[in-house]
Amino acid sequence: MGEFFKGIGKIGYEGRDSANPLAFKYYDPDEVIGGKTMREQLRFALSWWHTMGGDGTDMFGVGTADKTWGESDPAARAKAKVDAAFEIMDKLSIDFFCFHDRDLSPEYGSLAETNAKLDEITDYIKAKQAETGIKCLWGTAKCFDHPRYMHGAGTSPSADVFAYAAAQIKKAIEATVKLGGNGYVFWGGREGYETLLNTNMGLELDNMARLMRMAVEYGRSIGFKGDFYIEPKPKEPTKHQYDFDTATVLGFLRKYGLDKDFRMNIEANHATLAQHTFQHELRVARDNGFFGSIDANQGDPLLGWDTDQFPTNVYDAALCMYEVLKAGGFTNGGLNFDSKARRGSFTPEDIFHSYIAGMDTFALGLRIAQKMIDDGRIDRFVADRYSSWNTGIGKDIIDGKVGFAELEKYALEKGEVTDSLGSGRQEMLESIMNNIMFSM
Ligand code: XUL
Ligand code: CO
Repeated sequence: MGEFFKGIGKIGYEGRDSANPLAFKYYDPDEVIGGKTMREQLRFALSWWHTMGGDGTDMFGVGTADKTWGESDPAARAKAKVDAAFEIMDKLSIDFFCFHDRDLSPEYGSLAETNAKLDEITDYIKAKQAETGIKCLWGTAKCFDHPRYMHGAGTSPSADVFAYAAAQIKKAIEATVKLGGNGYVFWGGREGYETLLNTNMGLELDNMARLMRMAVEYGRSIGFKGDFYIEPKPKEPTKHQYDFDTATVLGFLRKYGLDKDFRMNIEANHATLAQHTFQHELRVARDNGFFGSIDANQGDPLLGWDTDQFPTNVYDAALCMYEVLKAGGFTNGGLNFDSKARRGSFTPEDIFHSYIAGMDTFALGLRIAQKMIDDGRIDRFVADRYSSWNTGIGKDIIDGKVGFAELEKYALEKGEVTDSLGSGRQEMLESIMNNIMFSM
């Protein structure tokens, strides 16, 4: 096995004054922030699809990056991909990876052959994991690219397609368990619709829940103790994806009794496609006890599709890490870079620049988020803003001691509300945020 990235050594932490583009300026893996090392807080993961397979192909042109890893035979290429992925993770101090079944090993003639070839690759990965200590964050099944999934997988009108998807997901859960993954993701690739004129929405949603329940039952039966995740996305590839956003998914999970086994995998660019901030999606998950894992990337505000760019927006990363810290940090989850270098950034070295940019952005985000908490001005302002709920009539409402009759009497006696309104102080808080960010 040769070296794929000759001339690129282990990426070290050189601090913010370094001008070396192949060094971390803010990610110091073993530095302790908020009681844990940065690598424990951030739990970075490489995404096998974009990094090892994505060659820049888009709707208007063929690939620009060579992701053949020097092999034309599919089985040899799958193995070379493993070697290259472990080299990248080692050089960048990335401790985890995420995969779709077909990123690891493609489809062959039959499902049986495809499964056997996948076993060979997972054997190979398992051996590399034992050598390096690199772990699997989560696995998933690619139930959206093959033509059989043109109308969806769990939500296909064809029961045969549902059965095929179930077989594929069964195998992907087995692969995840084999590689020690503590997460299994459902991203509803084509689980949605183009027009209600041809769609039985009620049956499709019932079936999607049936598929997930079977996955939970099977996963638990083979010893999977981790979290199942749903990754919300409002549109693309279908016009309307069923897992629109976190609030929609919560309603679905609770309706079908899946809420004990599932958490959320929030993706930044999916949040913005749903017209939410990244922080909003994380807050909804956290407040409901469904915070799980994160796909870290960013969209372009001028483009309406999922550009999956490596994240460089420090403001968003800081507010994200603030939610993560407030949720108590990651348990089974982590920060997976579901991100790809731009089509014009096609050289092997660009893989390193992209990850360094993304990892440093989240390292800065973590540092700022911890500072926001230590500084306390923002948290104190919010606590104070709601202080009318700690005593008097507010506490009586929360304690269930009063109803409409008592509140009417209270309002009549009190008259117009003047003393407890208070300014929202948005501009002052935004200014505090800038002060915290730029005094690093
Ligand atoms: C697609 C997307 C997927 C999931 C895994 O928008 O985010 O790559 O993360 O299936
Ligand atoms: Co994703």
